[in-house]
Amino acid sequence: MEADFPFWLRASHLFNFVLLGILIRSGWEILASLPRLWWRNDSKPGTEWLRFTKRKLPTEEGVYTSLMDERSMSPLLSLPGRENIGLGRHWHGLGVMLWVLNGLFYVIMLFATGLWTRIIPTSWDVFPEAWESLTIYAGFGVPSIEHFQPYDALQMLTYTGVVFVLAPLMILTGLAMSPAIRSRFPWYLKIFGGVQVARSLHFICHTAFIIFLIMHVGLVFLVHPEYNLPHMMLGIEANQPEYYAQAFTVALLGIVVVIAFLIGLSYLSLANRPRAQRFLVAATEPGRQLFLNWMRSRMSKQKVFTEKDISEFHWTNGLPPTEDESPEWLAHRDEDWADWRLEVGGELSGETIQLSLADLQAMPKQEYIGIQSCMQGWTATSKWAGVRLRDVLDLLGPRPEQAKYVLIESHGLAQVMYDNRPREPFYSVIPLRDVNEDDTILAYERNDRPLDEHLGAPLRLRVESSHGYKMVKWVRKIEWVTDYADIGDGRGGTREDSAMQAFNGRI
Ligand SMILES: Nc1nc2c(c(=O)[nH]1)N[C@H]1C(S)=C(S)[C@@H](COP(=O)(O)O)O[C@H]1N2
Ligand SMILES: [Mo]
Repeated sequence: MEADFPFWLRASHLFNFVLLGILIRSGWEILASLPRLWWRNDSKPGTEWLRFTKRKLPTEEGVYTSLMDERSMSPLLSLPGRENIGLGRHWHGLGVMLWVLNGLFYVIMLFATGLWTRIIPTSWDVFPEAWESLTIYAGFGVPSIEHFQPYDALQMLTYTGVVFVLAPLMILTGLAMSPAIRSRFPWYLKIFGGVQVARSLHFICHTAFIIFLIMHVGLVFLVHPEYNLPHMMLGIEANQPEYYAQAFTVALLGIVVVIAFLIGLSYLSLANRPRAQRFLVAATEPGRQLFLNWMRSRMSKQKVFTEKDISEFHWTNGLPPTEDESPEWLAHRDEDWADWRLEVGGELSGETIQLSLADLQAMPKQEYIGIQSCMQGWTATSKWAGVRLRDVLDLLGPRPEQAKYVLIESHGLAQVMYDNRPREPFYSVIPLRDVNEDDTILAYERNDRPLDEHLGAPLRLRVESSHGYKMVKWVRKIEWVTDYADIGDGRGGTREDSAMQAFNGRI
């Protein structure tokens, strides 16, 4: 007789358990970086439907940064813990990729082996039968053994719901949070009614997953364990109670080992964060290349978002330069940018040109309503206007052969350095594919007004297909470069250096 719980089923189940652990724990790290949830299309403080922090936020813009709102979680609970949003996101990315692959394998095998008939109900009788089981459990009883073949009606309904409804919902709401995907398919986001709605739904589905996990594991130990456990754990035929002690030990030990492994991942990551970043970015890069890198923003072409969608509130990350940080930026500001110049060029081009704000405003204007998201989780919809980055670079003549990236430097300083050395100027390196997008602009206006100081006046970068950390505010200089290995800590930007984010800002 074919085993009821064949090896592939047990192996993919165990792997799924580990991956769900990675996803939940890294999900908590991500949530802790902005411990608030909204149903709105913006993230206005005070309008959250749920928060995990006692901090009261100022409702005024530009005095508080999202980085200040990040909470530290214990490495026992989150992956990796201690305010490491970048690494948490990478773990989440790796977890997702493996979890989707494992899930596909499971579903394909389910149908290939015919075992799907055990979890997908084929008769309406499943509902009354499930109700009967439910009433028995509600009376703290256990349905008798004949109900389980090997699953009872309630289990069938639950498993079908988790595998074919809850898991896909997790994936669909997760996708809506990627700036590359929503900028390429803006209508997709419209279905949910905004990033924050998708984010809240993602959280609710995660809660359902946790409830399912607890009940599932709990019931395995409570419902006919002497009959089922040997069957499930050891893959031997059902009803061999003499194997019960052995099976019980295997199950309990399995759970303990997985939990220890998950906590171990946190401490391993924290022990050497640059190493963890290198490993995780390398492991996830093929996925990003396959699914995200080819996407180009169509936000300006499709005009899915309109004036009605413009947000009331825009978070700030990074406060304007102070007198100590950039006296020259303050001096220019006080003169209304009259003598301020954008420096364009550098060594590779052989020449450097200086552009005034009026020069930039005289160039073709690119305007669109788009969404800005911080990797921490907040979003805001605004009308942005400025000049295409590629148009400005074209003023230097044809792209030099060795030019592979554009380095963008700021008047402002990084908020933190990862090793607490003195703060250095904020910078970001943009790859050609992002430089060449229609919606990659040096913005000088937002919502038909000159850019606010806290949002990057007089000029800030916007890359619609990326998260906010690529979008340098208070831009001072742009230049072609060949590589970014020698710039900063060599990861391609201030947030890549300080928060261990990926160079690729699309997920
Ligand atoms: N110069 C500078 N640019 C910056 C930052 C910064 O700290 N300094 N923070 C980045 C991050 S992490 C985000 S999310 C966005 C936030 O843009 P906003 O403050 O306009 O909302 O700016 C990006 N550009
Ligand atoms: Mo950010």
